[in-house]
Amino acid sequence: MTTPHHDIIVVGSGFSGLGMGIFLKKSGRNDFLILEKSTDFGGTWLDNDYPGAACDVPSHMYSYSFDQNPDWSRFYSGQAEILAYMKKCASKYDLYSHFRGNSELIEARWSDADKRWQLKTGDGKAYTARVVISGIGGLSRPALPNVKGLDNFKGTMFHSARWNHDYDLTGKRVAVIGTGASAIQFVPQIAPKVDELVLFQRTPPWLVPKPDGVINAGVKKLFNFLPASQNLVRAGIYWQAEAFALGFVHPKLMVAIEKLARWHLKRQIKDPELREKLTPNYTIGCKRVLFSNNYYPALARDNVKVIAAGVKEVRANSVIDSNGQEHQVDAIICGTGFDTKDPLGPLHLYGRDGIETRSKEGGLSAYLGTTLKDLPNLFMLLGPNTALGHNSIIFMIEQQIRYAISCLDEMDKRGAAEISVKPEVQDAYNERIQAELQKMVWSEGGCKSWYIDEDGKNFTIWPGFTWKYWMRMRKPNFRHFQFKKA
Ligand code: N01
Repeated sequence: MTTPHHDIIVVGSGFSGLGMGIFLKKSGRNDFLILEKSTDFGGTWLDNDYPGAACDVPSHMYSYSFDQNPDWSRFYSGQAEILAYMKKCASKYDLYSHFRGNSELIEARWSDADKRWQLKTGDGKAYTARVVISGIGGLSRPALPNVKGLDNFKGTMFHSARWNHDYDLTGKRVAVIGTGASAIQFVPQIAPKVDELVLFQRTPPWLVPKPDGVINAGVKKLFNFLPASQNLVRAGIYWQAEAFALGFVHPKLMVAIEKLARWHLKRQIKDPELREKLTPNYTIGCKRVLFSNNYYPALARDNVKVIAAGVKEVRANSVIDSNGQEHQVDAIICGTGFDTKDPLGPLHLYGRDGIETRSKEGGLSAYLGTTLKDLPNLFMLLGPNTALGHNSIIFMIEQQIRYAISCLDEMDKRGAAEISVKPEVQDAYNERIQAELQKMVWSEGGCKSWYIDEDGKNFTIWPGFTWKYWMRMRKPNFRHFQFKKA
């Protein structure tokens, strides 16, 4: 049997893969397949359906610029509404006919002889493609805490990104591990239900008020009849968020936001002892700044206990905190984030030199977070150094998609079988951004976060303003690439 061949294979169907599919269609390219490990479009918005899951970026900005939704019900939409928006886009652009679910890419190998990629998926299928576009994202593999005895727990345990909806939390004693962006959303939802909630907080987050609210019918009508009005709102949100990035670049400017966060904490937490526990001791912005109006009130409830200590051990029916105190619980919910150490996860990626990318020294780096040396005809959406702490990630994704399309167009124009970034261009680019990042809040702010690796390098975040990324991505500089004919 011959191996199925497609001109382009897109991997993943979250906002990156979905947006890529839309742009491939828009550019008249139809011979492409979207491989997805899950069963539907949605990516992280399909996985993360925990109670209270919502976006902490306003919806008018956290959506495609070319397909805005005038009917968002709230300023910050919930997971179900975002997922429905994504599925609607998939249907509108007829992408389900290109979709292969339950197909996790586990191996991609470049064949220099054939100038094509040879691909294998977890279900034992093989494909070949001229071009591979990865939209696998960095937050798809839940990380359980590395704690002694976790496997011995006899109660119910699950991760926020794999919420067990069959388990009724009513009247239970529940331990929650973690106080990141996910936990601060589900804790207020479950606290009123459970008998007792013990929250294990290793590091308190900085938290500011969430200016959320329902969007009334009149405003929706206006957006429907005058789309320019929604564009105006979007632009306002965008530039306000960009102003926030000033503080990342110049951490001293974070003082004003820190004042707001301290005011929020003081206003919502009256007990000085609890307030003390919840006050961070690092510069705001070093970890993701969180938005919530109901997290602190949930922690002030009588049935909620904040343990300002890590977890030392888990036993059959209890959790021991790092001060040695034992807490009897029926369930453990891990809001412990994602495995970001190895951005490729189970994917074994072999480039032109035949060497597996992950075994190369110095971490995964890319040129403009999108193309990687020795990996011809491969584009990575949300690749290294494209994540954000202050603005909509969909903005970054769109720049990358347009950039990839421009590269594909240029290949067609030149009749090239291969495009790859020049190694010296990628290396010089990375030296520059690593030097910039060293001076910014993620390195200087005195915290530990998933943005920084064990060597103190930040291969996660884009350094600062997204408009600068936008400027760089508008038009690829083709002198930075090698093109080869067949
Ligand atoms: O995960 P996290 P998350 N013992 O890694 C703690 C995106 N997101 O799922 O801070 C005890 O932020 C850990 O403690 P510490 C967003 O990009 C977006 O919440 O390392 N605690 C921390 O408190 C975000 O950044 C939205 O000391 C342990 C928590 O677990 C990313 O997803 C919504 C521990 C993990 O926090 C991840 O967020 C939600 C241990 N052994 C998420 N191990 C939007 O609204 C870990 N922790 C767009």
